[in-house]
Amino acid sequence: MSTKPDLLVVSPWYSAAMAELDAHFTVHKLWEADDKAGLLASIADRCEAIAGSSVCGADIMDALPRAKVIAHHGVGYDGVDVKAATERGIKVSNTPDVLSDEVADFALGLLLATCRRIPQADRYVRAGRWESDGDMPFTKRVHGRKVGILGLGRIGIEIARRCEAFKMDIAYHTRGPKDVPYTYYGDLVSMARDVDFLIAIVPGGAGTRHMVNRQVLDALGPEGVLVNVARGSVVDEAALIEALKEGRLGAAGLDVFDKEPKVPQALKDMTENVVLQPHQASATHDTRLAMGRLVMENALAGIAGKPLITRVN
Ligand code: A2R
Repeated sequence: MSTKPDLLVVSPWYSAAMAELDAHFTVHKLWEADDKAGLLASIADRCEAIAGSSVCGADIMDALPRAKVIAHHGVGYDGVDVKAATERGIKVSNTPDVLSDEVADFALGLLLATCRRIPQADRYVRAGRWESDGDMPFTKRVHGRKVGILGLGRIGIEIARRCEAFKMDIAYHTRGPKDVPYTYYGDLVSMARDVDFLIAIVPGGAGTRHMVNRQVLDALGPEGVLVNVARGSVVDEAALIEALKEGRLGAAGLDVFDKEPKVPQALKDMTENVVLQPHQASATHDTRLAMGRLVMENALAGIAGKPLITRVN
């Protein structure tokens, strides 16, 4: 019989990182099981660790009463019922820091792509329009503009540093001011009114749901650009679609959506002022490997009764 501890994996992540789990655990893949209840029942008497990249509710915790740790893959853990875990004495971890630079790189890339219309220009060349129609219409300058960052945590600060390199005037909105050389706004609408670009990088969940609403989008205005690398839930998607359609908002670069991987057709139809990405801000080989290893280390620590490396509860 194997001496390796059991690990229930609820939902998968980067395959190369997951392959490393086998050296340390007997891995049970819930998302592949036809009989999920049967799988849970078969390991209920011994499985002490749960891991996953999307949701983990009280039902799974109750099915594994010996669980000591839920090692979540991702910095945002809004899919994990942390309250239920805490009530059951289960420690929860996430994967912060190792992805901050990656997400910040991507945020700037998405801002550039949206303002300079890089995907649209690629399509323009491929369609032969450079030859038939001549030069493309001019685009919007990025450097030197005013940017407002919604959320100035581990990732937000890296976005701000990159914006400094682009000689931008930097503002931010959080619940409280930070010790940083950027302009603090206690009111999101006021910040949106004063900036050219709004980059959202707050956590998801009830506290930030629809923070970027019609009022904020209207304050950003017809020349304004929204970049969302946070969570789909942070933006009122219906209000965003209306604002873009009616020209009350200039453009949007979106990596996250309300009902991923489903993206509203209205957003897909707006090919000129919207850049869409499949939630890939942290998705490089290097970063996803680092995130996967952090999941593994947290799960091992949890089973051993040691402090988790990146505990959230
Ligand atoms: O509000 P503060 O001072 O705690 O600042 C945090 C801010 N934040 C909020 N700002 C305004 N209204 C809120 N209701 C609110 N809740 C949180 O978001 C802080 O500056 C920032 C979060 O920073 P960290 O916890 O360090 O998160 P990290 O690693 O930057 O990741 C942010 C999110 C993830 O949760 C994923 O959903 C997404 O980025 O990829």
